[in-house]
Amino acid sequence: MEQVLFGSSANAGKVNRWKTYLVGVSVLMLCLSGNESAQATTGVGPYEVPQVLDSNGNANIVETWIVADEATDIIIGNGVTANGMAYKSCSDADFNTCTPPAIPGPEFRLKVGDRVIVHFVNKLDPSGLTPEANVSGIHWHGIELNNDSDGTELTQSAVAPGGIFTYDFIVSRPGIFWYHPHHHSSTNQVAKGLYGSIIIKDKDGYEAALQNQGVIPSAAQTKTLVISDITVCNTPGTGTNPATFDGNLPHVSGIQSWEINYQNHILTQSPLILCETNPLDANGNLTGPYAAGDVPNIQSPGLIGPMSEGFTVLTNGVNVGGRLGTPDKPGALADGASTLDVQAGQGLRLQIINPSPVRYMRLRLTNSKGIQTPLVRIGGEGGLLNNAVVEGGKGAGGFNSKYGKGEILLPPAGRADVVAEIPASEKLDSVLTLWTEDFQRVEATYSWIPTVPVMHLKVSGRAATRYNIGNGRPLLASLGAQAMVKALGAATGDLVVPVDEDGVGGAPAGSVDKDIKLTFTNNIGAFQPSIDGIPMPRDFTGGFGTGNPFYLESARHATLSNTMELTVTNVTGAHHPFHLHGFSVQPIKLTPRTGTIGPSYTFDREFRDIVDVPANYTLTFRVSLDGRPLKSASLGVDGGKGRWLFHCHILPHATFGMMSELHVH
Ligand SMILES: [Cu+2]
Repeated sequence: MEQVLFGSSANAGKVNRWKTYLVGVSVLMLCLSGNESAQATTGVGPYEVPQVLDSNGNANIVETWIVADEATDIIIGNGVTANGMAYKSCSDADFNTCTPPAIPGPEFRLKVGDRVIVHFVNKLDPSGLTPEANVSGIHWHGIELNNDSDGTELTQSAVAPGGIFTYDFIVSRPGIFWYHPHHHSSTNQVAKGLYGSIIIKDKDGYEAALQNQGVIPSAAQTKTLVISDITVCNTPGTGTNPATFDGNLPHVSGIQSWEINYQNHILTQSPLILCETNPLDANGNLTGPYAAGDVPNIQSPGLIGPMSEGFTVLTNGVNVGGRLGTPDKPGALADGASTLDVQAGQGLRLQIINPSPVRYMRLRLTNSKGIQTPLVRIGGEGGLLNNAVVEGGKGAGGFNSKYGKGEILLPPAGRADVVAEIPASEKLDSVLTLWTEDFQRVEATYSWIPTVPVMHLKVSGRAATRYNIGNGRPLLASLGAQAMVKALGAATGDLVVPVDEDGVGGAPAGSVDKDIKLTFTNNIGAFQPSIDGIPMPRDFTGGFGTGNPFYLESARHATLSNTMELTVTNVTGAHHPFHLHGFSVQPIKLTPRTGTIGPSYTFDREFRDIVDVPANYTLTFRVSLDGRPLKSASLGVDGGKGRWLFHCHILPHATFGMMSELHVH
């Protein structure tokens, strides 16, 4: 059926027609919610995201109330609903005017220099068996904000259910960012749906100029895609694995083989285990079986525990529906699959975010005959690139990316700004599908996850002008030197010996080793994720989670305003996406770690906050420890000082201990 949905603010005023199968997908962007209890919710549809409600009249300030709540009956596709967690945005302190709670949460659309004021309200369940587990907060992933607003255990006490905390910061870099909880078992809160997108445009008109010149597609041809995953339980006792999973979910072609693969996998975590035989409460302790529709907790408190990808993939909170076959040999679309209308010959820009706790998204676009359309990357975590790039395949020196040329790899928390040319030769009503494939995350093996569709593009006509882009197409480079991504120069400072800042003695612990090691510590026979062999202890009962920071020997200390050159060496047998809070880094190269041989990889100039480090590789990066305003004050640069986490963004790894901090003095 045809439905009319409001476009995003990027094309406000235009009403776009999207084909969708969802009955009753809400055209309601606002709702009245005086009602305090959790409520039935709906997503906006797989190819749209809700937008934040801005209560502030100043064009350079976005102010909103972001409410985290338990959410029941979230429509996730094919008539299946989930009981998870969702954000909504309200434009008043009484929550009279709000967006519907949704997965993903409402999107922030900002420009560089904007001030953001967010009153975060925690309405998660205060009455459960483990109320302390429902503490929360918001980390503004990738934003170079004041330390007070970073939303982690190091900077802020967790917000208890019923509590409120105001974040206040200025955004300084264009790009694609996102927000999510970081306190306590944020693994579970993210797995249940607490995440949302942030799109920041430059303030100099570079992007607009490239759009006007037709170098990149227009705002109307640009879509946010938050691609995540989730597991939803079936009625307990309905049968063995895989029947425990709701069979109505149109999530995969080939769940049966997937289940078998899971059973063979050392980190087996099937729906049966998660929902029935080993159900965990929010503190990681055993609890009773989950009811149909519930989203189970996935984080255990031990040294290591079950850890795997969610069992259905969501595109903006909705499963788009299956397709038979494979990317190279696609078959028929499943009944009711969601398609987005496109024109043959048009350019389509996708701003993609992967908020999954564990899953790597390896994206490949093919047409109904299996012919690949390259995904050309034009930007991502730090705004537009100097030149467009087709990634993947084997690099010049033989470096194996482990994904195909023209594919896009997004580790957990990664983002990419990509453009595809819809081939001009496509016939009317033909359907191209964007798939996510398995990735060899662990050196010895794949993750045993199925290849599933995340977007279906239905050709509904022909574009008046044919769009073209390819590898090396100048982007910012076409606009002159002032527009280009700035190169960070050689280091101007070193790590420093920890100082006794408060003058009371007992200087904090730390290391001056410029090589940060990602390690699996052998701890009581288990491989505990850690930094430099030192796991960051995580207290699931709230001690650390409610703000009682302590220092580790793996902490690094540095001085504001310096450029640093540091390395991260992965001495484990698996990939880990390295994330530094508060400062975007410029990755320089990946080289085989000392004592091993292999090809190297040199990065194009770019700012990132997530860099995937393959097993046995060393990442070299530079970072400029720039000052920025303090919260609630426009003077001074002390907002850059403070304690900033760095960690693996596979969330169970971070929670198990692969996390430490950079303390900027
Ligand atoms: Cu990891």
